[in-house]
Amino acid sequence: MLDLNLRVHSDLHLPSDIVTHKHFIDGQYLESASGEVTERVAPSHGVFVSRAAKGTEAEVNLAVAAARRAFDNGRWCRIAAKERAIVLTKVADLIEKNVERFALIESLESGKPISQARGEVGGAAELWRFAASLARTSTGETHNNLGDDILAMTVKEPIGVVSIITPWNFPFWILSQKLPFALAAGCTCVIKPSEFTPSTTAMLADLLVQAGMPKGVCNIVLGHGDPVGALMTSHSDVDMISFTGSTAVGKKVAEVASNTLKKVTSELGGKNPQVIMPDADLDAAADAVVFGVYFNVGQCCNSSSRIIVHQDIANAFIEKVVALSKKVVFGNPLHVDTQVGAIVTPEHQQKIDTYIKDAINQGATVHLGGAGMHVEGLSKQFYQPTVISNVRPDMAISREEVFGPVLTVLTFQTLDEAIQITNDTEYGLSAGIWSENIHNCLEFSRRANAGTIWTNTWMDGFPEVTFGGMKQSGQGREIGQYGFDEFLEIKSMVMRIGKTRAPWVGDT
Ligand code: TXE
Repeated sequence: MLDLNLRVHSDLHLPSDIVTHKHFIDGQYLESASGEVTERVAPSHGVFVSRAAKGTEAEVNLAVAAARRAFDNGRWCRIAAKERAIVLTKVADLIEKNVERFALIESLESGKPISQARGEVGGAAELWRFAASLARTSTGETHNNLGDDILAMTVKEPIGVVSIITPWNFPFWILSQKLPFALAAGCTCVIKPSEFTPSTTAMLADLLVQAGMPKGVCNIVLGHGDPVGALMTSHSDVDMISFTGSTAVGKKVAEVASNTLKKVTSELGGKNPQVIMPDADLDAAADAVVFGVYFNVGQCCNSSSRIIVHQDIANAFIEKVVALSKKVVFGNPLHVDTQVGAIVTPEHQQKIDTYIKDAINQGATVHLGGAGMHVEGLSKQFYQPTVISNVRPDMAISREEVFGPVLTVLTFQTLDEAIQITNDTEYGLSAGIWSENIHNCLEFSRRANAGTIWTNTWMDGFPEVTFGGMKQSGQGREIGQYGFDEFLEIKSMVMRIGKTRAPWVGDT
């Protein structure tokens, strides 16, 4: 379980040096052949914090070739799963020893609060351990009921070389939702983190080496979507793509991958509602709504950016949410008590603001926020907690992924209507209901079109419980047994016993 409240009791300061990273290919650390680099400015402090090699086609080709060799020669997929599990467990232990180092740079590159970054990095170790356990318990099926002279079995095999492409909002956590499961299955990988948040992925290379990962099994290419990500999706030696990011790029990835019929799993956007029934524990619901919308400044695929509140309680509930919103600690990500940090880029900040201004122009009511926020001594990339009502379902702010600290309020009168509004979106990642009536909860859970339904809670997650989206929120699943199974091919073996097969070509 991700501990979102991990705290130590002292504030941190900006490090004096920026960190630098190379690609990690076939066990070697390499600069780009072009010599180019990308530098990252901390969204919160406006200063350079990291410099990473900027990959080109040359590095992608080297990385894919290394992963292909490492897969085809069986140095990882043909060893006992127990051996793979030992390496993955060592990686988990090393992650835990490096939480502070990883969390600081993750906080600086992404803008997220240090306490949250610690929770994500430390919590990721559990994903590695759980994946290790799946490696050892993977089994197939036997068919011993096909007749006396036949025995068949279905075995699972790793799918091959996997391209893993990750976004900036949860860099190490999302990587850990994919990589250990792919490795547990016996796959080899080429990984590309977001150009905005390369550090913790690049720093993982050292931990993999220390844990004894054979060379070529995990390769990390740093750089941009174009060309690195695009080449990782089109390369003929790649067998599968595991992508998390925007729905627009997810569609592109699927389109490009179709040329070579690679398998694609994707975790994309969401427009996730929480439905508040009048009989709900309204204090608990309001707290979950505030957590759901402001966590990671709303830059979260699971952000509960819509609430659908029963008409009779709407005004009182909005008041509760606004009052709680004012208590959430927005500010310097390096302060231990900060709960909400900075917006990832100035362009993204502008995009959030435009959604709100457009909604106001179309008649929406702003109950709180609706503008950038000044944080003493820091950059301008902060946005106020924002609550907006009087929105219509056809407005962009009600339909599109704003990816900011912005809550829109819609109302309903019957459960049927609440379910209709819930499903009136092209997304289907998650949804929630708050009610003390089990019949309402079960009815909603069965009829809401989303990959995860939360009842009287929000964003509770566990390595064991699979995650993924319906409709345009993605394809396939991550974590849990189903997430592991995505990295496996299924092969049927049919065997005749005693050579009893009647000849096809008879004597004439
Ligand atoms: O995502 P992109 P961005 C949503 C959110 C956000 C919007 C844009 O709404 O505002 O997406 O964010 C790589 N082939 N989410 O622009 O571009 C890219 O380098 C292959 C939802 O950052 O999708 C990065 O590593 N790869 C989301 C990754 O794709 C390509 C998380 C994601 O970048 C590529 C983030 C290409 N052609 C944003 N182009 C979630 N589900 O949580 C880019 N990339």
